[in-house]
Formats: sequence, structure tokens, C-alpha cells
Amino acid sequence: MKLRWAPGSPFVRKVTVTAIETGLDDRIERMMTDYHQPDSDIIDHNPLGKVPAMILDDGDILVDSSVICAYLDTLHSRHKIIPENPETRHKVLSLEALADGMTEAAINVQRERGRPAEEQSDAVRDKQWGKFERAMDWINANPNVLEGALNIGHIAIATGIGWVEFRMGDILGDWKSQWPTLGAWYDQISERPSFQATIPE
Ligand SMILES: N[C@@H](CCC(=O)N[C@@H](CS)C(=O)NCC(=O)O)C(=O)O
Repeated sequence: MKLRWAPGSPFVRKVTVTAIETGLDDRIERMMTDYHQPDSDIIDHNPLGKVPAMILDDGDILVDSSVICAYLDTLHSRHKIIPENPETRHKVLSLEALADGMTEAAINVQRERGRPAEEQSDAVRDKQWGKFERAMDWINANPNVLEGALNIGHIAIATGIGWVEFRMGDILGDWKSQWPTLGAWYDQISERPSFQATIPE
């Protein structure tokens, strides 16, 4: 299988961490993608023009990191990152959606900051950053969701925060003081080889 990827993308990192944790990384061929180019051929594989996208061996294409991670989780017999137990499964998938939404909100802030100064909107930036902060508040106040064996929600939270630290450290500041429980958990999960091997640069 082939992965359309770009360096620095938190959603690509989420897929790569999942691939490493599930023992599948060696089976994935990488196709570097410059999605910023107006004529980027990513649209041949994803009409939305986004990475990650995965081309399966039979030619089928999967778009969106959640779908790709769920697919990878069907291909191995190690610990499942999406629990099969229906009682925990929906909670983990909801945590993943929260984390992905939080990351997308931060990306929207960064996109807004990249616009010409006279076109930037404080209202847009504050609204999107508010989503990020409320999600961080919620996770920090509900640390039970961080417990237990590694799951896709954990991977999505940590790869999302990793990207915000990497690209938006000036806004994020001393976040581990603001969200100490989450900060301590993040330090721990970041020590896993899958995270160490994928630090954004
Ligand atoms: N929900 C998608 C989000 C993917 C996404 O936003 N990728 C960014 C890179 S981090 C992208 O390709 N952006 C290009 C664009 O939006 O045109 C996923 O989880 O894969």
C-alpha cells in the first residue's frame, strides 16, 4: 500500500504512529506530496486535495486519517488501537474525533495568521482558538480518557498537540502549566518509540 504524505502534517503523523504501533510500517510505501501546489496530483487520489490518502494494493483509495487508521487496525493481530468491545469503542472513536477537531481548529488559526495582516480576522482566530482551548480543558478535566492501553484517541491527541507545539509554540506558550494532567501524560506518551521516530521537523 502507498501513503500520500507530507512532512509536518499531524494527520500523516497519526497514521505513521498507528502503522508503527501495529507493526505495519514496513508495508507502506511513501509518496511525498506537495499539496500546496495548485497543480498537485494529490487530487488524483483525493478530490479534497488533502493528505493523508492511502492507495491500497487493489487500487482502492482511502481518504482521511481516521479511515486509514481504522483500516490498518484490521490488518494485524497485535493489540487493537480501536477497541473491539462496543462499550469502549464508541468512547475511543469520539475521543479521536474531539482530538482531530481540536487539531483542525488550531490549523485554522495558523491559516488565518498566514493571511496578509490587513485581511486577518481576530474574530475568526479567537473562535478557532477557543475550540482548541476548550478541547484541551475537557481532556485535562477528564483524565480517565487518557488511561488504559494505547488507543487511536491517545494517538490523535498527542500528534495534534505535537503539531501545535511545533508550529504555534508562540501562542501555545507554557501549556503544561495550564493543563498539567494532560502535560504529564503527553510527556509520557512522547517517549514511545513511535512518537520519537516521528517528531516533526
Ligand atoms: N480530516 C482529515 C484532515 C486532513 C488535513 O487537513 N490535511 C491537511 C494537511 S495537515 C491538508 O492536506 N490540507 C490541504 C488542504 O486543506 O487543502 C484527516 O484526518 O486526514
